Amino acid sequence: MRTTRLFVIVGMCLALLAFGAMIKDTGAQPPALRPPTNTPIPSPTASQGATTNLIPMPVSLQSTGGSFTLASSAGIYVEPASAELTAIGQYLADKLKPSTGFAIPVLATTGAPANGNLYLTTAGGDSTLGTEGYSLTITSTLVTLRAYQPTGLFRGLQTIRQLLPAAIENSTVQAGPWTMPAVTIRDYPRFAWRGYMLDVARHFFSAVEVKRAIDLMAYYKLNRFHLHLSDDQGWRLVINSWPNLAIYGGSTAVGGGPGGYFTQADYTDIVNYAAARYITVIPEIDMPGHTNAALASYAELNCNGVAPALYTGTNVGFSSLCVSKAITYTFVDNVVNEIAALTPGAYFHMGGDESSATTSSDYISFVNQAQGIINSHNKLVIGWEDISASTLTANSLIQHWNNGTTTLNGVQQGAKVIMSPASKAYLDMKYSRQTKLGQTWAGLISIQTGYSWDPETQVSGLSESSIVGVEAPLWTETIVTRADIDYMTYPRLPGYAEIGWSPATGRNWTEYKVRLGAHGPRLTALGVNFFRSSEVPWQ
Ligand code: NGO
Repeated sequence: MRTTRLFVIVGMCLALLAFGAMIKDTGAQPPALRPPTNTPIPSPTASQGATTNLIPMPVSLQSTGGSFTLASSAGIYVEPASAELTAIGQYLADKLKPSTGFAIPVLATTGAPANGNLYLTTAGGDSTLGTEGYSLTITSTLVTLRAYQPTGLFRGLQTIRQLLPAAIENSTVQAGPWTMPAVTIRDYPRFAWRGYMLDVARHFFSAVEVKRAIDLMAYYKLNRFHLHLSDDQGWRLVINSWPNLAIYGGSTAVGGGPGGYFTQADYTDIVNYAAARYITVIPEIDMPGHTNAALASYAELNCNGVAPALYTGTNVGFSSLCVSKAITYTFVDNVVNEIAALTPGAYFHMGGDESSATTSSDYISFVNQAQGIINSHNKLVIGWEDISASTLTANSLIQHWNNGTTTLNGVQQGAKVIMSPASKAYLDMKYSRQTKLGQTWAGLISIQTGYSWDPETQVSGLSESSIVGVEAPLWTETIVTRADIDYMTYPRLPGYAEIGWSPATGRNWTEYKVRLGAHGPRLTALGVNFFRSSEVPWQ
């Protein structure tokens, strides 16, 4: 008994120490105000899990006893009643309407509204919660969500959704009652970058499918959506100055299907849809390799002046833009120019991976020039870790996927890192040998494997101060339908969301899998075709 208590006390001290080390500016955005280092951190416990089943687990949560019941008479009161807060309130009202049948109005208020209502406010918001943090106080009479910034309110209302019964996510009217446990929550993310990537190049997915994926990621408080827009098998965005890229280069896919592409209006629609969910779209045009679709569309981009055939296989590393031709840089400039103009986010992802058909000196020369072009269009560069071979420009980010040494080269040049280790975070890896979809080159990634790692300990020598966050990519060589996207993404994505958001201390699979099990009915209600792995005690 005494030994157990000693362990608990030692454990709590370690937790506080680890938490102190954890809080630092992650650098993905202009330095945000960070929470104070003395904020108490709870280790998520099984009893808390039973109370709330939240994913990601909040930084601090106390159950205060009793519950709040959402009635048809409830209103969502926002303060100040700006267009932005009214839109956030309306997002919540729209999410609650189909299953409750309640037409909940969004109303202006000054100060807390009457009992029975929901109150969303930035008035008196605590700046130490940062841009995405929030506090949520639920009593038997009122739900108060307070944040320093509107983004924090948006993140916090996902917590409100998750505290309601799973049936709240149904698209048809359900019985209720719509109760939430009384809690006090104070919450903010560990990392500024919490991403999901969708490869629309190997197989194309429509704007409708993409927006659905974005809305689902919002439920788990993710904030970066990386669109892999071009590859050997397809070019998926109209570039007005080079129209054949989409028309011809987008005309097929892996396996020889019909392909497809986004118009610029589609892309803008996706960007705006993401922005309304406080999610930044990161466009990627992969270069100088992974460019067969572009090379097939324009003969002049090839060193020999001959356009290759379209490619529908799955090999990598065979294509390259012609590094020595001036037209190549006109092409890059035109493409970056058009995409940058449509992209409000600070970053442009230039790929840069697996350029085995480009000599090393050509690769370095190309990446250096491409970075200059991207910077000249007022975008910061992101590249896969491979671009560390070049001279990185200031504030570039590198995306770690396979090689720790290369990644550290980039860090030595001052770059910060997005962690997407293929063996842990690639959503295209099979769960087990029996999984019909997916690949195995980086290993099998069970739900437990996907959850049980920490960004800080993945690459030895890489410290947390160099890490901006985590991103889970879904490459789509074997992914053809919306149901396939769901199956490989869920339920692993909530785990990556928790790695990116929640304190490392106290995170453990045994506790997490119970909370994840409680998300089964939620994902079902949301219409998600998730993998019902036997690793998880599904409810
Ligand atoms: C690699 C490769 C991609 C593949 C993916 C499949 C990177 C960065 N480049 O990851 O082209 O689609 O593996 O797992």
